[in-house]
Amino acid sequence: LEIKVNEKILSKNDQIALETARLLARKKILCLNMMSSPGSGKTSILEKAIPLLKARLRPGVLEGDVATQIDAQRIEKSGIPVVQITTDTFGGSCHLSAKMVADRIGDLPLDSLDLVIVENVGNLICPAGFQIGADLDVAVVSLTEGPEKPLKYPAIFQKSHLVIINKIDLAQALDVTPGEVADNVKKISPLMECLFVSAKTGEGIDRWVDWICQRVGQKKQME
Ligand SMILES: Nc1nc2c(ncn2[C@@H]2O[C@H](COP(=O)(O)OP(=O)(O)OP(=O)(O)O)[C@@H](O)[C@H]2O)c(=O)[nH]1
Ligand SMILES: [Mg+2]
Repeated sequence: LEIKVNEKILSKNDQIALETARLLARKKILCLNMMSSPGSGKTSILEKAIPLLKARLRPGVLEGDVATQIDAQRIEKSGIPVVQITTDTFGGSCHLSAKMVADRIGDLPLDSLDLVIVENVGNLICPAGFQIGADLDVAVVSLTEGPEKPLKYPAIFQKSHLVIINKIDLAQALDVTPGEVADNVKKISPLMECLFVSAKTGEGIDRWVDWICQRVGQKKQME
């Protein structure tokens, strides 16, 4: 019986996600869903990427957290539109649901955006189970988490379209190489593209920006 209820909730979620995807298709906006454990550097990567993105297209950000406006306030400093969703009003949910995104995405000025990046709630498990209507999923994993995380929490890494391996500036201190992490990603998802970045030094961020801009261009050309 319990399984039946879960199935119903998920299918409703997917229905709402599809409506968001259709809205974004009409407006020709590319939407990315960034997922990772807490503190892997999602917001820091965005802070470094936004100035480069802003020079080439019109980005907006949807921030997901359990509580506080901290991440939205950080992104606001980049001078782009940002909306904070907090899940504490939804029982402190550990992921964004399609409904949370659908209810708030319209608070962004969609008619003047080419790209919406959703920073999901920091959690390496739950966000993988909920569609939100994004075109592409981007997983972030940092060297500080240890090289084995992709093996232990495979779902996010299997469903993503890109894996960003962050904090490469700390490789020596941690005695973990970015290549080790990438090898583990490829054990569970052999064709996965991995980008090595440091949100601290900015290394590799330009490659992610190119990756995004190319896909924004493709979405613009879709009928
Ligand atoms: N050395 C180093 N520190 C980093 C790097 N990226 C992020 N940090 C630090 O890691 C901490 C967490 O970074 P955030 O960007 O807040 O991480 P997050 O994934 O957005 O965290 P949540 O939103 O809570 O899930 C901060 O203290 C950052 O300064 C990096 O590339 N190198
Ligand atoms: Mg964050």
